[in-house]
Amino acid sequence: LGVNPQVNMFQVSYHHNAMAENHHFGAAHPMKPWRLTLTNQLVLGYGLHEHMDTYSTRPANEDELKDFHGDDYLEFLKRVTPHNTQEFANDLSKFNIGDDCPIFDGIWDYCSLYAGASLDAAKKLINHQSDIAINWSGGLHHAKKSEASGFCYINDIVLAILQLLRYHPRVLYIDIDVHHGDGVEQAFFSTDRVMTLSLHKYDKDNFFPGTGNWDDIGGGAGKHYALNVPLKDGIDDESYVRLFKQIVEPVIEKYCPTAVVLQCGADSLGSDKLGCFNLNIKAHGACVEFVKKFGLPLLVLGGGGYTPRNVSRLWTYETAYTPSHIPMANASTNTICVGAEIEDDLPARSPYREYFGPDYKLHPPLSKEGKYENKNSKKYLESMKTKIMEHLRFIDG
Ligand code: ZLM
Ligand code: CA
Ligand code: ZN
Repeated sequence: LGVNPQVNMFQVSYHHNAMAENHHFGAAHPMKPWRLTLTNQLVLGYGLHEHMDTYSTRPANEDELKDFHGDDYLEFLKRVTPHNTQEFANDLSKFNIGDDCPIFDGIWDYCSLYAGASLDAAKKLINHQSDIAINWSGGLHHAKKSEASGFCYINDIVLAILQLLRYHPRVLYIDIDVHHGDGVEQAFFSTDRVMTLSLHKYDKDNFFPGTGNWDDIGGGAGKHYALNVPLKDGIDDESYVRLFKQIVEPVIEKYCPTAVVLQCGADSLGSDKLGCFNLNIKAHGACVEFVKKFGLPLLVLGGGGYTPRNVSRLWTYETAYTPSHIPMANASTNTICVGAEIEDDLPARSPYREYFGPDYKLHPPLSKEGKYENKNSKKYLESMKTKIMEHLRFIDG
């Protein structure tokens, strides 16, 4: 049904819970959890669930969240509601509650559900029950130990990496959300057991969170183990994918991670409501595919993405693409594995088909001409690549 028959070299697990999607940040808030409903409908519509193990996830419990987060912050999140917010007046500014991170109904359930899904996914990788584990509701990279930030309350990524570190000596974190993955970087800033790499729009005073310049490289034992690629508006498919490959390949070869966590924020697509890049779905997917081909245990997470129809197109495409490909080493012996090419025509029967008009395609052109002119010169991108290579010289794998 829209999927070419192929040999699945990878065991893929898909971690999902419809309850997480039914929460609302409030009128006009850009973060819309129902983009996950849209994604899941497309995934089912293409029949992709038949190609992976799908798990209904459980909420994380408080003890699991305490692995990273402060007790008082968790207590606050558990107890606060839109109705009793006044009683917590002192806590609101302390925990950075406000327009970006409002208190909404069911906030605790929402947080524990997306965190539980990332923890389940990490555990499937640890147990070798899965080679690639997907949680599109996770990837909330800004949350701090005792502070909400940038639409993120609980840092499911940090929690999942902490699980992986129980069995894996080195974890590589890659973040292709248009925003800097500051919360994950900060959590592992001074360790060499996690290397963090974020590509993002950087403009200190005018783009959130304002961190992640090229000279932000980690500290102490973690010096050179935080990598940042600051980019300007309008980067296009070709330059992004080229730069991504030029950086990720030597990073993996040098660092030799034993597991990889990939944050796939969809706000790096062209036409995103908050983003300012010019990527099409295939280019974003090419980055995911490139990482997958190294054949390392891979945790695939969501993140930002503020134009729901394109978020769901992207993550469906990346779900389809993940089960299908083979490690590079096996490529020559498995030439029949050309990948799960799902049709450009969206599934005919879907309760949400109306969102995808007038084209009803998986790959509409997203790089709206002229909206964001590409401000990244070849020379600038080359210089960023060179800076990364300079840090890699300090890494002994
Ligand atoms: N104001 N409403 C990315 C997180 C980006 C900080 C400027 C809040 C918004 C934005 C919220 C309805 C990820 C900032 C923004 C207005 C201070 C950001 C509520 C519109 C609205 O209409 C809005 C009342 C809201 C928030 C726009 N906030 C756009 N950009 C960033 C946070 C998260 O994608 O990386 C991962 C999930 N915040 O720029 C302000 C400085 C708060
Ligand atoms: Ca990023
Ligand atoms: Zn983002």
